[in-house]
Amino acid sequence: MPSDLERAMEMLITVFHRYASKEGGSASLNRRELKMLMEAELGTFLKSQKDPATVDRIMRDLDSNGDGEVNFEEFVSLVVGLSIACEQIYRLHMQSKGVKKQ
Ligand SMILES: [Ca+2]
Ligand SMILES: [Ca+2]
Repeated sequence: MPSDLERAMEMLITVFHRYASKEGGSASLNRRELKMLMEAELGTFLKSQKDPATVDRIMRDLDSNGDGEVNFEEFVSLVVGLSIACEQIYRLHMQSKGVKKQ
């Protein structure tokens, strides 16, 4: 049986390909695919960002090889960046819980 981390990696790959295969090249996300993925899978993180330019900005930031699409390697950097931000919030949350207990 796969471990939690192995399952998390598998989910990452599955989710990426679910959206990447909707249009055009099945190994990369175009702007519309990226927008669909973010709205459906990252709604909690992006709810506060109402700016319609956000997708364009994220797309530009992620597209490190400049081909106008987001491949898996580029997509992973988004997940890593968000995970790092979440881990910081998680630590603050744990710290504040610790303080309340004392
Ligand atoms: Ca595609
Ligand atoms: Ca790219």
